[in-house]
Amino acid sequence: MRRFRFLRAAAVACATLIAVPAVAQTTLKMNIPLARDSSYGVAVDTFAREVEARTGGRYRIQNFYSAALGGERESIEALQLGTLDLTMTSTGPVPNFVPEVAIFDIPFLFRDYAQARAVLDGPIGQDMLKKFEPKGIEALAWGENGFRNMTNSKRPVRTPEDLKGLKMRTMENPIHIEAYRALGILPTPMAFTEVFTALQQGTVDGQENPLSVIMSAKLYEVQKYLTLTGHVYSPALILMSKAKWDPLSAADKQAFLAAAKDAVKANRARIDEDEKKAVAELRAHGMQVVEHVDKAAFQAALAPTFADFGKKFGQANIDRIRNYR
Ligand code: EAX
Repeated sequence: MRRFRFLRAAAVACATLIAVPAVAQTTLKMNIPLARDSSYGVAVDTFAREVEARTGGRYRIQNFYSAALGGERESIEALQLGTLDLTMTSTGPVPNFVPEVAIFDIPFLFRDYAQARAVLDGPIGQDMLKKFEPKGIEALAWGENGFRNMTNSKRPVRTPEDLKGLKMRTMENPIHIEAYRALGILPTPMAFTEVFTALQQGTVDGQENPLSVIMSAKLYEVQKYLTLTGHVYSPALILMSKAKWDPLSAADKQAFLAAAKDAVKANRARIDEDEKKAVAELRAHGMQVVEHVDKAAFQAALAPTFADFGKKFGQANIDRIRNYR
């Protein structure tokens, strides 16, 4: 009798193995510059979960955090080479690949988060995503880095005057560098991967980033003063190598786009959450925060660059974004 039970169990086990077709799974690598506990980390974890669910397990995203596979510029280059499959990045280094995107990096272009999100999710932003295709990159969605604020280790910054002479790390972004020079800052462009050490060693006095990044990168450990300048909105992007995008079926392309949309929802929700609590938390970590800033004074100091940006991008294009409702 026991022999019969064993043979029956073995027969059921074999039948099960044969009955369930093995699902061929493709693993895609995705790299981000920020820690897992960040607005990009929640985005790519959501993306990974949604891609696997929406493709029935045929695609799996393997996430790498804290620039484990390189910084933002290297990641974008790797997408073009096909050595990396996906990344989430700020627009920092993007103008080196798609120059037209730099219009979004103009200081004081967007009024608030709602307007920035509406522009990027609307026709202006969606048309811009198409400009990545000739560069070997499929831009799946606009994400968000946030409004950038200035920090430094030397002195409180209340007016543009206070910025003069400060050596500030900037992103490798030509629009930011031109604008910060006009404020009297000595700009030192470098990848985000080098920022913490440069601040710790005093190679630079300060930097500028959204509150969410200042928190997730623990920059309060190496910066004393924070000023809520909100001087520029920093978009982010979910990008995919076209070498991996093009072969996808139409249904899988829709699945990846839907997963990117869900990822951006999580990304923006985390930024909204961080914006509410970061000032109190950064003060608790010992930062001195200048909350109320005369933004008009900073905009006045930037006036010469606005004229130049108007020539660069077309004033009508800038006004279309600025006045978007
Ligand atoms: O994308 O380089 C930067 O300051 C960016 O804000 C950061 O890498 C997040």
